[in-house]
Amino acid sequence: MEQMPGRVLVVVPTYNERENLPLIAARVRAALPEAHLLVADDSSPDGTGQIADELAAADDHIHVLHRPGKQGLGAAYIDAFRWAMHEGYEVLVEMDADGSHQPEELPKLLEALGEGADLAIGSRWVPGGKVVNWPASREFLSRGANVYVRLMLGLPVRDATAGFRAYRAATLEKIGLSDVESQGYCFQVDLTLRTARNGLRIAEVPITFVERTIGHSKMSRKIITEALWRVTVWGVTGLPARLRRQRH
Ligand SMILES: Nc1nc2c(ncn2[C@@H]2O[C@H](COP(=O)(O)OP(=O)(O)OP(=O)(O)O)[C@@H](O)[C@H]2O)c(=O)[nH]1
Ligand SMILES: [Mg+2]
Repeated sequence: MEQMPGRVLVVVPTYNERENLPLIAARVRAALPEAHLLVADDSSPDGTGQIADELAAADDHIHVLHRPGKQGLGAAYIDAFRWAMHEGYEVLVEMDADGSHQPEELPKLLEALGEGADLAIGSRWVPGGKVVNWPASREFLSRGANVYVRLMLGLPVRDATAGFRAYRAATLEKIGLSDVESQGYCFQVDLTLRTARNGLRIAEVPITFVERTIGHSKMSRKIITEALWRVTVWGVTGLPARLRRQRH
């Protein structure tokens, strides 16, 4: 790796991931032995929180944030980011617990920060990026959503909904988190948009995304509808400013 970009915290939000969590935690610890791991659990009924506590008790690089109930991915990340910035971490990584994101690809994301990016996105839809075991309908949804995001928001990013990414803490401080309300995929688009609008540098790193084999997806119609609705509102309200910029 070129330059280790500071103290790294990998944040893994969990909701009913009892079987996945020990596997993913071990892989993160092996891939980045110096980095710390924070599990942000929303009081999972299946006992994921207790498993996280056991992992933390056995390893001083593992921490747990217990949240009172299922409040969505965005809220869990914001809470975790606040904790991380208070603790002085300099790089914050977002990663799912379900095995879709490969911890072995974490060094690539950090390298992109070392090379000057303010946000590094692990991208399925740049050359070299791949998706394993997805039905055509899921690929269509993700590709379609990203085309819509690019058209509506003019973002120079192929995979704005990606949930495997690394931020400099300075990026999150600059873009501000206090008024972020979005959840799910929309949370990822929201933070990408804020990063781009602040003139910060975004790098996309090709990754291989693997469909989960254990546990259940929390994706819902509500999450998709929220993303569609908010992206449309942001696009329409931001459109006049974008057109003005293009004319000059
Ligand atoms: N803390 C917390 N974690 C959540 C919540 N919803 C989902 N997660 C976690 O966020 C990660 C991604 O959720 P998934 O259910 O895999 O959803 P997804 O990856 O968007 O959708 P799939 O592609 O179908 O897997 C997993 O680690 C989940 O356990 C939530 O409300 N709170
Ligand atoms: Mg998933």
